[in-house]
Amino acid sequence: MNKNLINKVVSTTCPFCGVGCNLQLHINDNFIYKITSPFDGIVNKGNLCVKGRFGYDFIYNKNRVTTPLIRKTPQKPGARTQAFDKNEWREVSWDEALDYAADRLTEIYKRDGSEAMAVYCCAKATNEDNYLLQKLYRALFRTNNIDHCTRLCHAGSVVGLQKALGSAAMSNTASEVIKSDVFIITGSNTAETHPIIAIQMKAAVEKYGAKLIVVDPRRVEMVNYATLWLPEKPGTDVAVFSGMAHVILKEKLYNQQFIDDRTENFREFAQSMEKFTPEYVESVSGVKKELIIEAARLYANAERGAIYWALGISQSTHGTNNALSLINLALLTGHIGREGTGLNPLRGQNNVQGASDSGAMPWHYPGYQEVNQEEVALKFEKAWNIEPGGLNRNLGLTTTEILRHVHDGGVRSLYIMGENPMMSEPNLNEAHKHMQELEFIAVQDLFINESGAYADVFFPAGSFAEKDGTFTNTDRRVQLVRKALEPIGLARPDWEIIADLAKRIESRLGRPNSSFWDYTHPSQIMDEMGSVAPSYAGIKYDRIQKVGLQAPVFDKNHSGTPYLFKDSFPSGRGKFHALDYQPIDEPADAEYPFILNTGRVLEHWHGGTLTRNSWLDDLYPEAKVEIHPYDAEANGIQTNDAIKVSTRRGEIFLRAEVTEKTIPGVIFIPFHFAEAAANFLTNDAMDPEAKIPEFKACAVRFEKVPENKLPHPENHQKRGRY
Ligand SMILES: Nc1nc2c(c(=O)[nH]1)N[C@H]1C(S)=C(S)[C@@H](COP(=O)(O)OP(=O)(O)OC[C@H]3O[C@@H](n4cnc5c(=O)[nH]c(N)nc54)[C@H](O)[C@@H]3O)O[C@H]1N2
Ligand SMILES: Nc1nc2c(c(=O)[nH]1)N[C@H]1C(S)=C(S)[C@@H](COP(=O)(O)OP(=O)(O)OC[C@H]3O[C@@H](n4cnc5c(=O)[nH]c(N)nc54)[C@H](O)[C@@H]3O)O[C@H]1N2
Ligand code: SF4
Ligand SMILES: [Mo]
Repeated sequence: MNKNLINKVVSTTCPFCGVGCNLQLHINDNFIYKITSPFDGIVNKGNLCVKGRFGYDFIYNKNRVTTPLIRKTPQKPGARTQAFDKNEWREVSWDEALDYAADRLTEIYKRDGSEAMAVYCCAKATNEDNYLLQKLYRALFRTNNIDHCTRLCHAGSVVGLQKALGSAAMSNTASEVIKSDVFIITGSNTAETHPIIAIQMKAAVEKYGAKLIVVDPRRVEMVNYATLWLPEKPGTDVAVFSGMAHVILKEKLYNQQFIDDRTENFREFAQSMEKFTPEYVESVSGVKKELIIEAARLYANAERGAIYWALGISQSTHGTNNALSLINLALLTGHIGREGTGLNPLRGQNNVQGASDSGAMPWHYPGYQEVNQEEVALKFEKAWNIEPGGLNRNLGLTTTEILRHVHDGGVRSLYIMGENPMMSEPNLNEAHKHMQELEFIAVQDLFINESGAYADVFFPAGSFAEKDGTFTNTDRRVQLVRKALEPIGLARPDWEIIADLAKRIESRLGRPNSSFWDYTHPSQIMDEMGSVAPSYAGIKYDRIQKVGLQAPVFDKNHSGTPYLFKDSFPSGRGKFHALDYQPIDEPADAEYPFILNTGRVLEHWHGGTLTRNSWLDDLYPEAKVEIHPYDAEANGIQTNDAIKVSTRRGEIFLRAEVTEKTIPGVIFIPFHFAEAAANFLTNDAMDPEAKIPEFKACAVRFEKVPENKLPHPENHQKRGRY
């Protein structure tokens, strides 16, 4: 690149995954020519994956919507249809779009009250955007029906960690993995989903001599670096990790001092582990008993053992117990509270940690302060200038409950900022029915995705490059997002849209600007958030210009928290939990003899709204189902054959990829492709506590079909396009 062409280089943070890599956008004439990363960047040391380096061209994609829109045909509950076609929308001014939304939302609220209101916040948007949207719904519509994709993601991990330790974030900094001598990766395809953390993990093994144990039903790339791979049957984690605990107890490899000094409930837990003999665990999980014994010894005898995990643990009808089985192991061995140890749920979206911290949650205000605690509610009433008793004290509905409550007397309106439930929720045939029953839908996004196509009004949001703000990455580092481009077309930053809408709603409710919406810059919103959420009290924009700060940051002089739990847990003592093994909700049977596993590939992002509107789609243009050679041969299937995959809930058509990446009896489908959307197949049964669905395992069957059954390539382009 000729340097003279570039007149601006802007430092910012990657908008894709929770690693939070540092980016430099090279700009001329409001156009990004390339993205690089500074070699001394705190998070990624100059490394970027293919999405961060090249995936930004969605900003300029011709399908992007940069004008406010209203549906031409008014939509009625029960008869709502999807509109991807430009002709079905009317381009309008911001005033018209915002007034229309304010009128409709206020009318429904005045008629049906706070129960009728619900909002999906956005783990891709900034902390400031999310803080404002939850404030709008809590302060003006008096509802806690506020959630976001964290519910579909790490809810099991969060509830488990909260129960046992009183804190839900990653305990250590990801780059500390090079200080571990043994680490476990389970339920995480790290090399594809957190690629830059995976680079550090590979270095830990190859350069620093750490030993890696992978526990996963897929032969993920990190298995190539592992000393042990435990290829378990999906949904058997409680058995596998309790089997390890059984061995550690029996061979007295535990850390007695840590147990005495820092934990509780040891006896009850130890009793519950008695049944998990290696023989029993092998019979349930398919993992050879020798492997379980070896893994237990390796982890327990480590000086510094760490555990990294993701959705294979969390997305289960017993996701909370899965997480607890990992927490039990760390408490048993004392592998927590020191550098290079810890309990590390790898958070997924660029700002899912931050959206949760900002209060985009049905049970918590910003900073995890509980909505049903009187003194907390009083504090927020004071901060937001609301009459005493005005804020709602009831727990709100979760993402997985909001659509199920769409009926008369229940939820009537939905505001979606940057999510795509019609691709990301389980059992999509059901979800579509609920979506059609809504009375009013407002969507704020960059594109009309499968969910936006149902909306009555569409607000075009500015991308990460068109606004200021902060993202909080997976290891709790709050980093700046800097405006590098003038917004394209009429697009506006999310925080501006929300503040403008809030003012219009307040005046319709007869309380003009009572709770304050006159922000001129996101730094003011962060200052307000810091004044109500103690863990962000010390986050000030002038302190995070270069490297960010790791929350909690309790005051202006606090230097942040690289690792948690050094001397104590927020709950005091770490609590062991007695556990029992339960099978998955829908095991394989004669009719549906295989198990369906779903997840991600390196090149794509969730429902594909960003990456399928990017040249990344050329790298990976088509959905594939992974089938083990053993099962493929038994069913006469070869790579590239057209396949029909069906469950009790739906069917899709896609190509086969015969590969040893999956194990016999289990097939794998990425959920990025609208024309073969995996979530038509998945089970919406939930974990009773965390309310997270079982995305990773349900009964399935497949068969070879004629080539013409596959979705036509033109359809790849048509789905989800405006
Ligand atoms: N390229 C890319 N990267 C992403 C994303 C993306 O869409 N694309 N999304 C981001 C988000 S939001 C998230 S939450 C993360 C998710 O990151 P991951 O959780 O790493 O992503 P998945 O592909 O869902 O992989 C889950 C792993 O769990 C395994 N698994 C399935 N069933 C079980 C089980 O019963 N037990 C165990 N132990 N493992 C099991 C699967 O085989 C798979 O290896 O990725 C983030 N990064
Ligand atoms: N089968 C199956 N289903 C799953 C999972 C699985 O493993 N298997 N994983 C689940 C998980 S972990 C997650 S996190 C969810 C993800 O589910 P979602 O969050 O619903 O999915 P995304 O496709 O990431 O949607 C993000 C939307 O935000 C928009 N966007 C991007 N930046 C901005 C911005 O700055 N402002 C605004 N307003 N919009 C923006 C994008 O265009 C896109 O439409 O999917 C879940 N669903
Ligand atoms: S690893 Fe994650 S944060 Fe880093 S460049 Fe890739 S997508 Fe972006
Ligand atoms: Mo996620």
